[in-house]
Amino acid sequence: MSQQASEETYEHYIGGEWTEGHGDETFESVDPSNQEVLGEFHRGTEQDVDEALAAAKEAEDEWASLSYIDRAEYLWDVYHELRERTDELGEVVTKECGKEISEGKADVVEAAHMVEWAAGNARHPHGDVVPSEIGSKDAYMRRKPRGVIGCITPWNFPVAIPFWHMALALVEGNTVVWKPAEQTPWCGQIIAEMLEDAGVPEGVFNMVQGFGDAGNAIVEDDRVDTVLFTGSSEVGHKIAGKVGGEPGKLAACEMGGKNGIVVTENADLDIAVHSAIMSSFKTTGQRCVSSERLIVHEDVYDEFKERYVELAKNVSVGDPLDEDTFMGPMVNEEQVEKFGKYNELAREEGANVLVDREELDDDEIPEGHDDGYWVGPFVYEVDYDEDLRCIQEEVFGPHVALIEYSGDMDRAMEIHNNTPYGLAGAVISEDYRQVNQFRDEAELGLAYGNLPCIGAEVQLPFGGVKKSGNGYPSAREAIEAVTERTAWTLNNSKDIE
Ligand code: TXE
Repeated sequence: MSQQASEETYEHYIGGEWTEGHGDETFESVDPSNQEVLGEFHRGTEQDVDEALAAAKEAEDEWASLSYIDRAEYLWDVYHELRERTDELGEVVTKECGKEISEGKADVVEAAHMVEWAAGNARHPHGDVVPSEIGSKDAYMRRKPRGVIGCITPWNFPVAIPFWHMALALVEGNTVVWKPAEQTPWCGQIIAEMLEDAGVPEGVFNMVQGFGDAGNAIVEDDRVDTVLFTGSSEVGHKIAGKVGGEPGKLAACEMGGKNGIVVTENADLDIAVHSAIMSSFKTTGQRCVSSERLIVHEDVYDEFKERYVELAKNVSVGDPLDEDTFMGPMVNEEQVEKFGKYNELAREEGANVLVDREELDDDEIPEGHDDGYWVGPFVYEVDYDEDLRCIQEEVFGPHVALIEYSGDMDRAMEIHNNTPYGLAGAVISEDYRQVNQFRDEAELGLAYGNLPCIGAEVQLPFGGVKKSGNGYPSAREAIEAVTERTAWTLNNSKDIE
Protein backbone atom coordinates (compact mmCIF):
# COMPACT_ATOMS: atom_id res chain seq x y z
CA MET A 1 0.00 0.00 0.00
CA SER A 2 1.37 3.37 -0.89
CA GLN A 3 1.84 6.17 1.61
CA GLN A 4 -1.44 7.74 0.54
CA ALA A 5 -4.44 5.41 0.47
CA SER A 6 -5.83 4.95 -3.04
CA GLU A 7 -9.24 4.44 -4.64
CA GLU A 8 -8.87 0.70 -4.23
CA THR A 9 -10.98 -1.19 -1.67
CA TYR A 10 -8.53 -3.21 0.37
CA GLU A 11 -8.91 -6.92 0.91
CA HIS A 12 -8.33 -9.74 3.35
CA TYR A 13 -5.25 -11.92 3.14
CA ILE A 14 -6.26 -15.59 3.32
CA GLY A 15 -4.26 -18.66 2.34
CA GLY A 16 -1.61 -16.56 0.60
CA GLU A 17 -4.17 -14.71 -1.58
CA TRP A 18 -5.75 -11.28 -1.42
CA THR A 19 -9.52 -11.65 -1.47
CA GLU A 20 -12.62 -9.46 -1.20
CA GLY A 21 -14.23 -12.13 0.91
CA HIS A 22 -17.91 -13.03 1.03
CA GLY A 23 -19.49 -9.93 2.52
CA ASP A 24 -20.79 -7.00 0.53
CA GLU A 25 -20.09 -4.39 3.19
CA THR A 26 -17.08 -2.14 3.32
CA PHE A 27 -15.83 0.27 5.97
CA GLU A 28 -13.54 3.27 6.04
CA SER A 29 -10.39 4.16 7.86
CA VAL A 30 -10.70 7.76 9.02
CA ASP A 31 -8.02 10.22 10.17
CA PRO A 32 -9.18 11.34 13.65
CA SER A 33 -7.46 14.70 13.30
CA ASN A 34 -9.70 15.86 10.43
CA GLN A 35 -12.07 12.99 9.49
CA GLU A 36 -10.36 12.59 6.13
CA VAL A 37 -11.07 9.14 4.68
CA LEU A 38 -7.79 7.26 4.36
CA GLY A 39 -9.01 4.12 2.67
CA GLU A 40 -11.87 1.70 2.20
CA PHE A 41 -11.75 -1.91 3.35
CA HIS A 42 -13.85 -5.03 2.88
CA ARG A 43 -15.61 -6.03 6.06
CA GLY A 44 -14.90 -9.64 7.00
CA THR A 45 -17.68 -12.15 7.69
CA GLU A 46 -17.88 -15.43 9.58
CA GLN A 47 -17.37 -17.21 6.26
CA ASP A 48 -14.13 -15.29 5.68
CA VAL A 49 -12.91 -16.26 9.12
CA ASP A 50 -13.89 -19.84 8.39
CA GLU A 51 -11.73 -19.84 5.25
CA ALA A 52 -8.84 -18.20 7.04
CA LEU A 53 -8.98 -20.84 9.76
CA ALA A 54 -9.15 -23.63 7.18
CA ALA A 55 -6.02 -22.20 5.53
CA ALA A 56 -4.25 -21.89 8.88
CA LYS A 57 -5.16 -25.45 9.78
CA GLU A 58 -3.90 -26.81 6.49
CA ALA A 59 -0.57 -25.00 6.81
CA GLU A 60 -0.08 -26.08 10.43
CA ASP A 61 1.95 -29.29 10.07
CA GLU A 62 4.37 -28.13 7.44
CA TRP A 63 5.13 -24.89 9.28
CA ALA A 64 5.61 -26.75 12.56
CA SER A 65 8.04 -29.15 10.84
CA LEU A 66 10.47 -26.35 9.97
CA SER A 67 13.25 -25.60 12.41
CA TYR A 68 12.88 -22.63 14.73
CA ILE A 69 15.74 -20.97 12.93
CA ASP A 70 14.16 -21.40 9.49
CA ARG A 71 10.90 -19.96 10.74
CA ALA A 72 12.70 -17.04 12.33
CA GLU A 73 14.37 -16.21 8.99
CA TYR A 74 11.03 -14.95 7.67
CA LEU A 75 10.66 -12.72 10.70
CA TRP A 76 14.14 -11.24 10.25
CA ASP A 77 13.02 -9.91 6.87
CA VAL A 78 10.04 -8.28 8.56
CA TYR A 79 12.35 -6.83 11.21
CA HIS A 80 14.54 -5.12 8.59
CA GLU A 81 11.48 -3.80 6.78
CA LEU A 82 10.11 -2.32 10.02
CA ARG A 83 13.45 -0.65 10.70
CA GLU A 84 13.80 0.73 7.17
CA ARG A 85 10.23 1.99 7.00
CA THR A 86 9.87 3.32 10.56
CA ASP A 87 9.22 6.94 9.54
CA GLU A 88 6.79 6.06 6.79
CA LEU A 89 4.88 3.55 8.90
CA GLY A 90 4.96 5.80 11.94
CA GLU A 91 3.16 8.40 9.85
CA VAL A 92 0.47 5.88 8.90
CA VAL A 93 -0.01 4.98 12.57
CA THR A 94 -0.38 8.66 13.42
CA LYS A 95 -2.83 9.27 10.57
CA GLU A 96 -5.01 6.32 11.50
CA CYS A 97 -5.16 6.55 15.29
CA GLY A 98 -4.19 10.17 15.89
CA LYS A 99 -1.31 9.69 18.26
CA GLU A 100 1.63 12.07 18.15
CA ILE A 101 4.20 11.32 15.44
CA SER A 102 6.92 10.52 17.99
CA GLU A 103 4.54 7.91 19.42
CA GLY A 104 3.57 6.72 15.94
CA LYS A 105 7.22 5.99 15.17
CA ALA A 106 7.76 4.50 18.64
CA ASP A 107 4.92 2.07 17.89
CA VAL A 108 6.84 0.78 14.86
CA VAL A 109 10.13 0.62 16.76
CA GLU A 110 8.46 -1.41 19.50
CA ALA A 111 7.10 -3.79 16.85
CA ALA A 112 10.65 -4.17 15.51
CA HIS A 113 11.93 -4.90 19.02
CA MET A 114 9.32 -7.59 19.46
CA VAL A 115 10.11 -9.21 16.13
CA GLU A 116 13.83 -9.06 16.93
CA TRP A 117 13.24 -10.66 20.32
CA ALA A 118 10.98 -13.40 18.96
CA ALA A 119 13.28 -14.24 16.03
CA GLY A 120 16.33 -14.18 18.32
CA ASN A 121 14.49 -16.49 20.66
CA ALA A 122 14.70 -19.18 17.98
CA ARG A 123 18.34 -19.72 18.96
CA HIS A 124 17.64 -19.96 22.67
CA PRO A 125 16.99 -23.15 24.63
CA HIS A 126 13.35 -24.21 24.44
CA GLY A 127 12.94 -26.69 27.22
CA ASP A 128 14.45 -27.91 30.46
CA VAL A 129 16.45 -30.90 31.53
CA VAL A 130 14.92 -31.97 34.82
CA PRO A 131 16.43 -34.28 37.49
CA SER A 132 14.76 -37.68 37.70
CA GLU A 133 14.19 -39.81 40.79
CA ILE A 134 15.85 -42.68 38.91
CA GLY A 135 19.53 -42.31 38.01
CA SER A 136 19.29 -44.04 34.64
CA LYS A 137 16.39 -41.96 33.44
CA ASP A 138 16.57 -38.69 31.49
CA ALA A 139 13.72 -36.28 32.04
CA TYR A 140 13.04 -33.26 29.86
CA MET A 141 10.43 -30.61 29.40
CA ARG A 142 9.92 -30.04 25.67
CA ARG A 143 7.78 -27.43 23.92
CA LYS A 144 5.58 -27.84 20.88
CA PRO A 145 3.44 -25.31 18.99
CA ARG A 146 -0.19 -25.25 20.05
CA GLY A 147 -1.48 -25.06 16.47
CA VAL A 148 -3.69 -22.20 15.30
CA ILE A 149 -3.50 -18.89 17.17
CA GLY A 150 -6.30 -16.31 16.79
CA CYS A 151 -5.13 -12.74 17.34
CA ILE A 152 -7.51 -9.86 18.03
CA THR A 153 -5.93 -6.45 18.47
CA PRO A 154 -6.91 -2.86 19.36
CA TRP A 155 -6.28 0.46 17.63
CA ASN A 156 -4.06 2.23 20.15
CA PHE A 157 -0.84 0.36 19.22
CA PRO A 158 -1.81 -0.78 15.74
CA VAL A 159 1.63 -2.07 14.73
CA ALA A 160 3.30 -3.02 18.03
CA ILE A 161 0.48 -5.08 19.56
CA PRO A 162 -0.12 -7.24 16.46
CA PHE A 163 3.57 -8.16 16.50
CA TRP A 164 3.50 -8.73 20.28
CA HIS A 165 0.86 -11.33 19.48
CA MET A 166 2.06 -12.80 16.22
CA ALA A 167 5.87 -12.76 16.14
CA LEU A 168 6.41 -15.28 18.92
CA ALA A 169 3.41 -17.37 17.87
CA LEU A 170 4.91 -17.78 14.38
CA VAL A 171 8.48 -18.46 15.49
CA GLU A 172 7.19 -21.10 17.91
CA GLY A 173 5.60 -22.92 14.96
CA ASN A 174 1.96 -21.88 15.09
CA THR A 175 -0.12 -20.54 12.26
CA VAL A 176 -2.11 -17.34 12.75
CA VAL A 177 -5.46 -15.78 11.92
CA TRP A 178 -5.47 -12.09 12.81
CA LYS A 179 -8.21 -9.51 12.96
CA PRO A 180 -6.87 -5.95 13.19
CA ALA A 181 -8.91 -3.24 14.92
CA GLU A 182 -11.60 -1.73 12.72
CA GLN A 183 -10.18 1.76 13.41
CA THR A 184 -6.73 0.90 12.02
CA PRO A 185 -7.14 -1.37 8.98
CA TRP A 186 -4.51 0.51 6.96
CA CYS A 187 -1.84 -0.56 9.45
CA GLY A 188 -3.29 -4.07 9.14
CA GLN A 189 -2.95 -3.95 5.37
CA ILE A 190 0.71 -2.90 5.55
CA ILE A 191 1.59 -5.57 8.12
CA ALA A 192 -0.01 -8.26 5.94
CA GLU A 193 1.93 -6.98 2.94
CA MET A 194 5.15 -7.18 4.94
CA LEU A 195 4.55 -10.80 5.89
CA GLU A 196 3.63 -11.61 2.31
CA ASP A 197 6.79 -9.87 1.02
CA ALA A 198 8.86 -11.82 3.52
CA GLY A 199 7.60 -15.00 1.79
CA VAL A 200 5.79 -16.47 4.80
CA PRO A 201 4.25 -19.64 3.28
CA GLU A 202 0.59 -19.54 2.31
CA GLY A 203 -1.85 -20.16 5.11
CA VAL A 204 0.72 -19.60 7.86
CA PHE A 205 -0.41 -16.00 8.32
CA ASN A 206 -3.96 -14.86 7.52
CA MET A 207 -5.67 -11.54 8.07
CA VAL A 208 -9.38 -10.81 8.07
CA GLN A 209 -10.35 -7.15 8.31
CA GLY A 210 -13.52 -6.27 10.19
CA PHE A 211 -15.39 -5.77 13.44
CA GLY A 212 -16.32 -7.64 16.61
CA ASP A 213 -18.44 -10.21 14.75
CA ALA A 214 -15.37 -11.39 12.85
CA GLY A 215 -13.39 -11.40 16.13
CA ASN A 216 -16.10 -13.44 17.76
CA ALA A 217 -16.03 -15.97 14.91
CA ILE A 218 -12.33 -16.52 15.67
CA VAL A 219 -13.02 -16.93 19.39
CA GLU A 220 -15.83 -19.44 18.94
CA ASP A 221 -14.17 -21.72 16.41
CA ASP A 222 -12.89 -25.08 17.61
CA ARG A 223 -9.90 -24.98 15.27
CA VAL A 224 -8.39 -22.13 17.32
CA ASP A 225 -6.09 -23.39 20.05
CA THR A 226 -5.24 -20.04 21.67
CA VAL A 227 -6.89 -16.65 21.45
CA LEU A 228 -4.57 -13.70 22.06
CA PHE A 229 -6.64 -10.60 22.78
CA THR A 230 -5.80 -7.02 23.74
CA GLY A 231 -8.61 -4.53 24.16
CA SER A 232 -11.45 -3.56 26.47
CA SER A 233 -12.24 -5.35 29.71
CA GLU A 234 -15.78 -5.91 28.54
CA VAL A 235 -14.79 -7.84 25.43
CA GLY A 236 -11.83 -9.53 27.13
CA HIS A 237 -14.05 -10.92 29.85
CA LYS A 238 -16.51 -12.22 27.31
CA ILE A 239 -13.70 -13.96 25.44
CA ALA A 240 -12.15 -15.41 28.59
CA GLY A 241 -15.60 -16.68 29.63
CA LYS A 242 -16.26 -18.37 26.31
CA VAL A 243 -12.85 -19.94 25.98
CA GLY A 244 -12.62 -20.87 29.66
CA GLY A 245 -15.39 -23.41 29.21
CA GLU A 246 -13.33 -25.39 26.71
CA PRO A 247 -10.55 -27.55 28.10
CA GLY A 248 -7.53 -27.47 25.85
CA LYS A 249 -8.22 -23.97 24.55
CA LEU A 250 -6.55 -20.90 26.01
CA ALA A 251 -7.34 -17.20 26.03
CA ALA A 252 -4.61 -14.72 26.91
CA CYS A 253 -6.35 -11.41 27.52
CA GLU A 254 -4.65 -8.09 28.13
CA MET A 255 -7.19 -5.44 29.02
CA GLY A 256 -7.51 -2.02 30.57
CA GLY A 257 -6.61 -0.48 33.88
CA LYS A 258 -7.29 2.36 36.28
CA ASN A 259 -3.66 3.05 36.83
CA GLY A 260 -2.27 5.17 39.65
CA ILE A 261 0.94 6.93 40.59
CA VAL A 262 1.79 7.19 44.29
CA VAL A 263 3.77 10.33 45.11
CA THR A 264 5.06 10.04 48.66
CA GLU A 265 6.26 12.71 51.08
CA ASN A 266 9.81 11.75 50.06
CA ALA A 267 9.29 12.19 46.33
CA ASP A 268 11.54 14.19 44.06
CA LEU A 269 8.82 16.43 42.68
CA ASP A 270 10.62 17.05 39.39
CA ILE A 271 10.39 13.33 38.71
CA ALA A 272 6.85 13.13 40.07
CA VAL A 273 5.44 15.94 37.94
CA HIS A 274 7.21 14.80 34.79
CA SER A 275 6.12 11.18 35.29
CA ALA A 276 2.52 12.13 35.91
CA ILE A 277 2.27 14.47 32.92
CA MET A 278 3.80 11.92 30.55
CA SER A 279 1.70 9.07 31.83
CA SER A 280 -1.60 10.95 31.91
CA PHE A 281 -1.49 12.79 28.63
CA LYS A 282 0.75 11.09 26.06
CA THR A 283 -1.37 9.44 23.35
CA THR A 284 -4.19 11.60 24.78
CA GLY A 285 -4.47 9.19 27.72
CA GLN A 286 -5.36 6.32 25.38
CA ARG A 287 -2.74 3.80 26.48
CA CYS A 288 -3.47 0.85 28.67
CA VAL A 289 -0.76 2.07 31.10
CA SER A 290 -1.94 5.71 31.25
CA SER A 291 -2.45 7.06 34.78
CA GLU A 292 -5.85 8.41 35.71
CA ARG A 293 -5.23 8.54 39.48
CA LEU A 294 -2.47 10.52 41.21
CA ILE A 295 -2.27 9.57 44.89
CA VAL A 296 -0.23 12.29 46.58
CA HIS A 297 0.92 12.65 50.19
CA GLU A 298 -0.42 15.70 52.04
CA ASP A 299 3.10 17.05 52.76
CA VAL A 300 3.83 17.56 49.06
CA TYR A 301 0.28 17.82 47.74
CA ASP A 302 0.03 21.59 47.29
CA GLU A 303 3.33 21.96 45.50
CA PHE A 304 2.70 18.91 43.32
CA LYS A 305 -0.78 20.15 42.45
CA GLU A 306 0.40 23.61 41.54
CA ARG A 307 3.14 22.37 39.24
CA TYR A 308 1.08 19.60 37.65
CA VAL A 309 -1.93 21.82 37.03
CA GLU A 310 0.23 24.54 35.48
CA LEU A 311 1.64 22.06 32.97
CA ALA A 312 -1.72 20.40 32.29
CA LYS A 313 -3.17 23.81 31.43
CA ASN A 314 -0.42 24.33 28.90
CA VAL A 315 0.32 20.99 27.23
CA SER A 316 0.11 21.53 23.50
CA VAL A 317 -2.73 19.88 21.68
CA GLY A 318 -2.22 19.91 17.96
CA ASP A 319 -1.69 18.27 14.61
CA PRO A 320 -0.24 14.89 15.54
CA LEU A 321 2.06 15.00 12.51
CA ASP A 322 3.72 18.12 13.91
CA GLU A 323 6.83 17.11 15.89
CA ASP A 324 6.09 19.75 18.57
CA THR A 325 2.66 18.41 19.44
CA PHE A 326 2.38 16.84 22.88
CA MET A 327 -1.19 15.52 22.50
CA GLY A 328 -3.07 14.60 19.35
CA PRO A 329 -6.82 14.02 18.99
CA MET A 330 -8.83 11.16 20.45
CA VAL A 331 -9.43 8.23 18.13
CA ASN A 332 -13.14 8.73 17.45
CA GLU A 333 -16.42 10.29 18.51
CA GLU A 334 -17.19 7.38 20.81
CA GLN A 335 -14.04 8.02 22.87
CA VAL A 336 -14.78 11.77 23.02
CA GLU A 337 -18.27 11.01 24.31
CA LYS A 338 -16.95 8.57 26.89
CA PHE A 339 -14.44 11.18 28.09
CA GLY A 340 -17.22 13.81 28.38
CA LYS A 341 -19.49 11.39 30.22
CA TYR A 342 -16.84 10.60 32.84
CA ASN A 343 -15.92 14.28 33.27
CA GLU A 344 -19.59 14.95 33.99
CA LEU A 345 -19.73 12.00 36.36
CA ALA A 346 -16.70 13.31 38.27
CA ARG A 347 -18.49 16.65 38.71
CA GLU A 348 -21.60 14.87 39.98
CA GLU A 349 -19.45 12.89 42.38
CA GLY A 350 -18.07 16.05 43.96
CA ALA A 351 -14.89 16.76 41.98
CA ASN A 352 -13.21 20.13 42.37
CA VAL A 353 -12.21 20.75 38.75
CA LEU A 354 -8.72 22.20 38.36
CA VAL A 355 -8.23 22.04 34.59
CA ASP A 356 -11.12 21.83 32.16
CA ARG A 357 -9.98 21.68 28.56
CA GLU A 358 -12.66 19.22 27.51
CA GLU A 359 -13.75 21.64 24.81
CA LEU A 360 -10.83 23.45 23.29
CA ASP A 361 -10.91 27.06 22.17
CA ASP A 362 -11.00 27.59 18.39
CA ASP A 363 -7.43 28.91 18.39
CA GLU A 364 -6.19 25.70 20.03
CA ILE A 365 -7.45 23.55 17.16
CA PRO A 366 -4.88 23.25 14.39
CA GLU A 367 -5.69 24.93 11.12
CA GLY A 368 -7.62 22.79 8.66
CA HIS A 369 -8.51 20.28 11.38
CA ASP A 370 -11.86 21.62 12.59
CA ASP A 371 -13.50 18.21 12.20
CA GLY A 372 -10.97 16.38 14.38
CA TYR A 373 -11.78 14.73 17.71
CA TRP A 374 -10.05 17.35 19.85
CA VAL A 375 -9.98 17.43 23.62
CA GLY A 376 -7.50 18.63 26.23
CA PRO A 377 -6.75 17.58 29.82
CA PHE A 378 -9.47 17.36 32.44
CA VAL A 379 -7.95 17.38 35.95
CA TYR A 380 -9.74 17.45 39.28
CA GLU A 381 -9.22 16.77 42.95
CA VAL A 382 -11.61 14.66 44.93
CA ASP A 383 -11.92 13.46 48.53
CA TYR A 384 -11.11 9.79 48.49
CA ASP A 385 -14.09 7.48 48.66
CA GLU A 386 -13.73 3.99 47.28
CA ASP A 387 -17.24 4.06 45.86
CA LEU A 388 -16.61 6.93 43.45
CA ARG A 389 -16.95 5.55 39.94
CA CYS A 390 -14.77 8.31 38.50
CA ILE A 391 -11.75 6.89 40.32
CA GLN A 392 -12.64 3.24 39.78
CA GLU A 393 -13.59 2.98 36.08
CA GLU A 394 -11.28 3.30 33.11
CA VAL A 395 -11.92 6.38 30.97
CA PHE A 396 -9.14 5.95 28.42
CA GLY A 397 -8.59 9.64 27.96
CA PRO A 398 -6.83 12.64 29.58
CA HIS A 399 -9.10 12.46 32.65
CA VAL A 400 -7.08 12.65 35.87
CA ALA A 401 -8.03 12.61 39.57
CA LEU A 402 -5.73 14.01 42.25
CA ILE A 403 -6.25 12.18 45.53
CA GLU A 404 -4.57 13.52 48.67
CA TYR A 405 -3.64 11.04 51.37
CA SER A 406 -2.24 11.35 54.86
CA GLY A 407 -0.47 8.78 56.98
CA ASP A 408 2.06 6.22 55.93
CA MET A 409 2.73 4.04 52.94
CA ASP A 410 0.15 1.50 54.13
CA ARG A 411 -2.55 4.06 53.48
CA ALA A 412 -1.13 4.87 50.03
CA MET A 413 -1.10 1.17 49.16
CA GLU A 414 -4.66 0.72 50.39
CA ILE A 415 -5.91 3.46 48.08
CA HIS A 416 -3.68 2.34 45.24
CA ASN A 417 -4.83 -1.28 45.33
CA ASN A 418 -8.47 -0.54 45.82
CA THR A 419 -9.59 -0.82 42.20
CA PRO A 420 -10.83 -3.82 40.28
CA TYR A 421 -7.88 -3.49 37.91
CA GLY A 422 -4.23 -4.42 38.22
CA LEU A 423 -2.33 -3.38 35.12
CA ALA A 424 0.26 -0.66 35.75
CA GLY A 425 1.31 1.82 38.42
CA ALA A 426 4.25 3.78 39.74
CA VAL A 427 5.73 5.02 42.97
CA ILE A 428 7.76 8.20 43.18
CA SER A 429 9.91 8.30 46.31
CA GLU A 430 13.54 8.78 47.35
CA ASP A 431 13.01 6.40 50.29
CA TYR A 432 14.00 2.89 49.25
CA ARG A 433 11.75 1.36 51.91
CA GLN A 434 8.71 3.02 50.39
CA VAL A 435 9.78 2.01 46.89
CA ASN A 436 10.25 -1.58 48.02
CA GLN A 437 6.89 -1.63 49.78
CA PHE A 438 5.23 -0.54 46.56
CA ARG A 439 7.14 -3.18 44.62
CA ASP A 440 6.04 -5.88 47.05
CA GLU A 441 2.45 -4.86 47.68
CA ALA A 442 1.17 -3.22 44.49
CA GLU A 443 -1.40 -5.51 42.86
CA LEU A 444 -0.03 -5.00 39.38
CA GLY A 445 1.44 -6.73 36.39
CA LEU A 446 3.66 -3.73 35.57
CA ALA A 447 5.15 -1.61 38.33
CA TYR A 448 7.51 1.34 37.94
CA GLY A 449 9.71 3.14 40.48
CA ASN A 450 10.67 6.77 39.86
CA LEU A 451 9.68 6.48 36.23
CA PRO A 452 6.69 7.55 34.19
CA CYS A 453 4.15 4.76 34.14
CA ILE A 454 4.29 4.57 30.39
CA GLY A 455 6.79 2.31 28.67
CA ALA A 456 7.23 -1.38 27.99
CA GLU A 457 10.24 -3.49 27.10
CA VAL A 458 9.69 -6.62 25.07
CA GLN A 459 12.08 -8.79 27.08
CA LEU A 460 9.95 -8.22 30.18
CA PRO A 461 6.54 -9.79 30.65
CA PHE A 462 3.66 -7.44 29.87
CA GLY A 463 0.16 -7.81 31.21
CA GLY A 464 -2.06 -7.33 34.20
CA VAL A 465 -3.69 -9.07 37.12
CA LYS A 466 -7.23 -8.81 38.56
CA LYS A 467 -9.63 -7.39 35.93
CA SER A 468 -6.73 -6.31 33.71
CA GLY A 469 -5.57 -9.69 32.54
CA ASN A 470 -5.43 -13.39 33.15
CA GLY A 471 -1.77 -14.09 33.67
CA TYR A 472 -0.68 -14.84 30.12
CA PRO A 473 0.87 -11.55 29.19
CA SER A 474 2.38 -10.83 25.86
CA ALA A 475 6.16 -10.80 25.42
CA ARG A 476 8.35 -13.28 27.25
CA GLU A 477 5.71 -15.21 29.14
CA ALA A 478 3.51 -15.42 26.04
CA ILE A 479 5.51 -18.53 25.25
CA GLU A 480 3.19 -20.31 27.70
CA ALA A 481 0.17 -19.24 25.67
CA VAL A 482 1.51 -20.34 22.28
CA THR A 483 3.24 -23.61 23.16
CA GLU A 484 2.39 -26.86 24.83
CA ARG A 485 4.74 -28.63 27.18
CA THR A 486 5.53 -32.31 27.10
CA ALA A 487 7.29 -34.03 29.98
CA TRP A 488 9.56 -36.54 28.21
CA THR A 489 11.25 -39.32 30.14
CA LEU A 490 13.71 -41.84 28.71
CA ASN A 491 15.01 -44.99 30.30
CA ASN A 492 18.74 -45.40 29.52
CA SER A 493 19.19 -48.75 31.21
CA LYS A 494 17.96 -52.28 30.41
CA ASP A 495 16.04 -52.39 33.67
CA ILE A 496 12.32 -52.67 33.49
CA GLU A 497 10.70 -50.79 36.35
O1 TXE B 1 -12.16 -2.06 22.38
P1 TXE B 1 -12.76 -3.46 22.01
P2 TXE B 1 -12.45 -0.64 21.69
C1 TXE B 1 -10.48 -0.04 26.28
C2 TXE B 1 -10.69 1.40 26.54
C3 TXE B 1 -11.61 1.82 25.44
C4 TXE B 1 -12.48 0.62 25.30
C5 TXE B 1 -13.16 0.44 23.96
O2 TXE B 1 -11.34 1.56 27.77
O3 TXE B 1 -12.36 2.94 25.77
O4 TXE B 1 -11.58 -0.44 25.53
O5 TXE B 1 -12.19 0.32 22.91
C6 TXE B 1 -12.53 -6.71 18.76
N1 TXE B 1 -15.35 -10.78 20.13
N2 TXE B 1 -9.26 -0.35 25.54
O6 TXE B 1 -13.84 -0.50 21.22
O7 TXE B 1 -14.18 -3.31 21.63
C7 TXE B 1 -12.51 -5.37 18.07
O8 TXE B 1 -13.01 -5.48 16.75
C8 TXE B 1 -14.11 -10.73 19.63
C9 TXE B 1 -8.10 -0.67 26.30
O9 TXE B 1 -11.45 -0.46 20.67
O10 TXE B 1 -12.40 -4.39 23.09
C10 TXE B 1 -11.04 -4.99 18.18
O11 TXE B 1 -10.30 -5.68 17.19
N3 TXE B 1 -13.50 -9.58 19.29
C11 TXE B 1 -7.06 -1.36 25.49
C12 TXE B 1 -10.65 -5.53 19.55
O12 TXE B 1 -11.63 -6.53 19.86
C13 TXE B 1 -14.16 -8.42 19.49
C14 TXE B 1 -6.91 -0.92 24.08
C15 TXE B 1 -10.68 -4.45 20.66
O13 TXE B 1 -11.96 -3.85 20.67
C16 TXE B 1 -15.47 -8.42 20.01
C17 TXE B 1 -8.16 -0.64 23.43
C18 TXE B 1 -16.07 -9.67 20.34
N4 TXE B 1 -17.30 -9.76 20.87
C19 TXE B 1 -9.26 -0.33 24.18
N5 TXE B 1 -15.88 -7.13 20.11
C20 TXE B 1 -5.71 -1.44 26.11
N6 TXE B 1 -5.58 -2.31 27.09
O14 TXE B 1 -4.77 -0.77 25.72
C21 TXE B 1 -14.86 -6.35 19.67
N7 TXE B 1 -13.82 -7.13 19.28
